[in-house]
Amino acid sequence: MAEFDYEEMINKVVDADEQGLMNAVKNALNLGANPSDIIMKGIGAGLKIVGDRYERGEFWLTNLVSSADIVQKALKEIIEPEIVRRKEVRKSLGKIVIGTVEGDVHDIGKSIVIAMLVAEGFEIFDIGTDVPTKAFIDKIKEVNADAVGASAMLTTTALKQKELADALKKEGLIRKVQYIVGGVAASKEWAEEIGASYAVDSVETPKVLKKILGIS
Ligand code: B12
Repeated sequence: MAEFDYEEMINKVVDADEQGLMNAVKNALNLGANPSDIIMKGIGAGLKIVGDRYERGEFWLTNLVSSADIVQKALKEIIEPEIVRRKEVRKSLGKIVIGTVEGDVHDIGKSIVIAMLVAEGFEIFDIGTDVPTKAFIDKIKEVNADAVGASAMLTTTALKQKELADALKKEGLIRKVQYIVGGVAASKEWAEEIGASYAVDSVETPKVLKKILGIS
């Protein structure tokens, strides 16, 4: 199949046109585009433009929030169900608890990472944003998770990623549960310092998780 043209979908995200985005996503699926490309090349690329314009002062907060809202809707209502439908017979690659750390409400990147992990066949337990360290630990124990992912977007909240690393050690979970961090406040160096793995984006995250979980 020829490479799908994502320009229209990108524009719908930038314009925060909800119905337009829903139609563009359905159309792309009907034409054979795969969900992970839709996430990365369509809505991910659109969100990047919105984020950049907001940072340059060309977009208001309302633009940002509206685009994020319609993207979350398209992910939840169309893309994730489609992913689940496609992998009906696939076995789960592992249970992953994922959340944004305490004091931090950014969740757009986390949602995209989750969508990609679902697409790859992981079982996801999304514990939301502003999540205290103890709630991560409780959920890991409750579902007997294979790995935990913590997102942090603020320099201040990255410290909570370290707090979770320390808590995993204290609880004796560190060998049993793999720990991966991400978000703009994290880096490879930071992850090494706190004893976690790191992935820069939603394309790299499933690859890193497969590697650290020993899945070929
Ligand atoms: C959108 C946004 C917001 C939105 C969030 C809406 C939402 N529902 O998420 C709103 C307006 C609420 C917001 C609020 C604030 N924000 Co803000 N925000 C952003 C912005 C513009 C874009 C973030 C984004 O969504 N990017 C798009 C996604 C797709 O990319 P991503 O998040 O990086 O995610 C990718 C990777 O990081 C990775 N990833 C993400 N999570 C995870 C998790 C794991 C486990 C893994 C492996 C990978 C991974 O994969 C993702 C997909 O590829 C950034 C700017 C920037 N450069 O990032 C600032 C930014 C993060 N915000 C910032 C700030 C300062 C704030 C506020 C403090 C502003 C204020 N004064 O009130 C508040 C804090 C609120 C809080 N307590 O959390 C600063 C942080 C600076 C710092 N060093 O601390 C930034 C960097 C802007 C800046 N340059 O100053 N923000």
